[in-house]
Amino acid sequence: MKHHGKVITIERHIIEEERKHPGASGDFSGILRDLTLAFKVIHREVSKAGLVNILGMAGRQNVHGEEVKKMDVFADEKIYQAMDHGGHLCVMASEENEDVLQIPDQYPKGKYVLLYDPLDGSSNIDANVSIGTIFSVYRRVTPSGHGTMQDCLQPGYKQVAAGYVVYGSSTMLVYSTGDGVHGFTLDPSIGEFLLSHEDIRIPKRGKIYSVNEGNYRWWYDGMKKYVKYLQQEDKATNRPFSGRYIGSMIADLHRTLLYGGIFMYPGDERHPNGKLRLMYEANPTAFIVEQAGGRATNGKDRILDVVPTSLHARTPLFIGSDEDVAECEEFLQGKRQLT
Ligand code: P6P
Repeated sequence: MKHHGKVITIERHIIEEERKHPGASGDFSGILRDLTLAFKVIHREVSKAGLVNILGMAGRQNVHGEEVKKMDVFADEKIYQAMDHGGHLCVMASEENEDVLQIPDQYPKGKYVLLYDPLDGSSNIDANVSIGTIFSVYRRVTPSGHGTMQDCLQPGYKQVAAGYVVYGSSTMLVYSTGDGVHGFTLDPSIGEFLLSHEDIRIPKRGKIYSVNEGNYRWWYDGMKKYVKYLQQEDKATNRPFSGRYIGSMIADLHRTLLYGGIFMYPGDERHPNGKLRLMYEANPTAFIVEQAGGRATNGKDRILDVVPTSLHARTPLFIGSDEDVAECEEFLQGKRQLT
């Protein structure tokens, strides 16, 4: 633990990371700095969501006379407003918007692209369940000016950075620029994200599986067999696994990253491509998990190798500990049978 005992803010961490890459333009530290401002504003709103009707913000108006918006719309606007003027981006895309989001004409266009899911799992807010923001950064592929859909539709292995924020018992930012995965916990009293989990590594094999078993009857055969396999008893392979499903992807993913095991949202007879989105849910989390030594697949291919066809395309997702995901793939591909 090279920083043992020191207080390392995310700004300091980014600067130290940049020093490892001479010639780094500083653009990326600008992007992360602007993003963390949005995350702090979203944290503030999410952490008092339950109080909206108590703190004199009843109905549709808040104390500033602004209309109280749905949290995911609020988060979407705060991220866009934090990112539209810094000059680091040429275009953005969000889960909340059908088409790409242009940078306003009056601001300079940069060399990066930001894709984001502003508040994933927001339907869980009323039950005080953890929710998350997910983001993904690419270099532009068009030469100059406004970025286009072509800049946004790149395969996941082209990501230069990705991360997520989990708004839970504490608010944590987890990100990677391709040099390991690092976690920062927000200290609301000073408004800083402080390094709390340096160089996160996912266990090679876990003992937790995470999937909505309510869909069992529509699962394909290989998926049914894999979950039955996990429920058999065999101490050498940590079986039976425990089942944990929060129903908020970033909460389930974050637990999987720290504890190991596997998170799954499979395709099935009703939805062959599953439910989760490739560009701003699967790709960024696959980038993070691979950087931590794990694995992410759609059942056939590595998630990061999938060539996207549309901004909001869905994909089956099996992600987590390397050995667990590899074993899952064998069942999904019919190469493994139950004994
Ligand atoms: P289901 C939340 O609505 C979400 O998009 C993800 O955060 C979560 O993993 C998934 O859907 C839960 O879906 O079908 O299991 O309720």
